[in-house]
Amino acid sequence: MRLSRFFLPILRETPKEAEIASHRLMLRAGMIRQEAAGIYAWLPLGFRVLKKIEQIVREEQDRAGAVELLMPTLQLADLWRESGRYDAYGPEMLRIKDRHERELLYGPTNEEMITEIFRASIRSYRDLPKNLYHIQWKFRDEQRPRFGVMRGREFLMKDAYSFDVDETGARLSYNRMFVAYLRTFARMGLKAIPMRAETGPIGGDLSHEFLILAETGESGVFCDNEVLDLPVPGEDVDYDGDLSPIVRQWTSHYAATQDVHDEARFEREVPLERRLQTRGIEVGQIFYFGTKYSVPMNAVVSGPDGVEHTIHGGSYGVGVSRLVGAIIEAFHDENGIKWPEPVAPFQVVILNLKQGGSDTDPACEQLYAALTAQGIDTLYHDLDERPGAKFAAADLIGIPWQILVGPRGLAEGKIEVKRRSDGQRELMSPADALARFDA
Ligand code: 5CA
Repeated sequence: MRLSRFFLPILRETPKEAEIASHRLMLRAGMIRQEAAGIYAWLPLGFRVLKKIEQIVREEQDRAGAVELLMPTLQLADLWRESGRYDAYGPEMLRIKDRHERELLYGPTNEEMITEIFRASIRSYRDLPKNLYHIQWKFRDEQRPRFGVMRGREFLMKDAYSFDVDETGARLSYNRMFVAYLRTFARMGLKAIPMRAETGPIGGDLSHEFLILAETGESGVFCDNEVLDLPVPGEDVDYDGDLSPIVRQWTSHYAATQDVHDEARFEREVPLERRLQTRGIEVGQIFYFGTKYSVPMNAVVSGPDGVEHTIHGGSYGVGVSRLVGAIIEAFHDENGIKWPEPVAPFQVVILNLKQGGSDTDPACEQLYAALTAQGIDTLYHDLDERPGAKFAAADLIGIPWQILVGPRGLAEGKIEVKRRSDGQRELMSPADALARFDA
């Protein structure tokens, strides 16, 4: 992509309304634009990152055996009356009427709708287990939308819903999502720690929140710092096998948010030097809620015994749009963002340090064409700007690799490759640079 064709409205001034680094950087780097409180337009740079994150989430859901579909954002109020949540949900729910005075709502979550879809066609235990998910915009009329996309009103969530014939099966489904979440966040470069959690308006008796540690997080967390070094299951993890040893290993260390924290237990179980008290950002939450929705909504299957069984359910959320902010909180410095490669909007940015130069222009064009042909997502900064401005922009938008092409280096057949994560620079020939990025 040539920057001259792209749309990257970088802000020179730091926006005053932004309280935390990720929000400031997303606005400055031209990733998002606020359209109303807690409602954002995703500009091209931000949209690329959102799609990368979404794709990692999708791949790990698929690997764990979940099946993707897409439900609408608008739902009928009557559906929520069936479960009893229409009145219980309160002012966070955005309620809408259509031209026929039919009551609708903008979905804050989809337990009711997926249960309705399930019961319309699944009749037998032989069709179970099933886990269905979608990646769709949600609306929650948060009292205090803040921190940009971290606590928005409209936000993108991956939500999966499992259906099993009994509690034993449902716990296996829960474990599959638990392991999928460990892998999902690790692939984004994050250390997300599962912590026992309250179930809130989703309900149920078993729940874990996945949090990444960050001073700017909204939740206070208490944990055994050994949990930070636990191994994440590899790609070859057997989702049909017994996952309980993995879940047990991750849940046997103390890790709790302030809502459920037990100080006496913390002191009893964790030696002083391993006690970590900090803050965290919740990037996902999983719930086992048993028959909370299937009883009122009559979701049943016939069992092997020929009798009807009320299905046992769980739901599993990932804050896809929140992750964009959370990743920036984990990876930035005073100059800007430092994207981990798997979620970066581009892999490489070429900085032409003398736009219009008879040597730099062809060298950049060749590099750009060759990298693109190699399948590397490359941004070519081809605007007529001073080198200093190009350096600052490249550091701000945080692309993992910068290729600096200037007349002095070229005279010696060299370009400079800079790694954004640690600032390390290396002089090399264009051919060596191309070999380095050969996928
Ligand atoms: N139905 C369940 C699981 S599918 C559910 O809604 N869970 S949730 O309420 O915990 O939300 C799932 C994830 O969405 C959260 O872990 C969080 O990462 C993200 N999330 C929740 N509210 C917001 C919000 N206002 N802005 C951005 N992300 C949010």
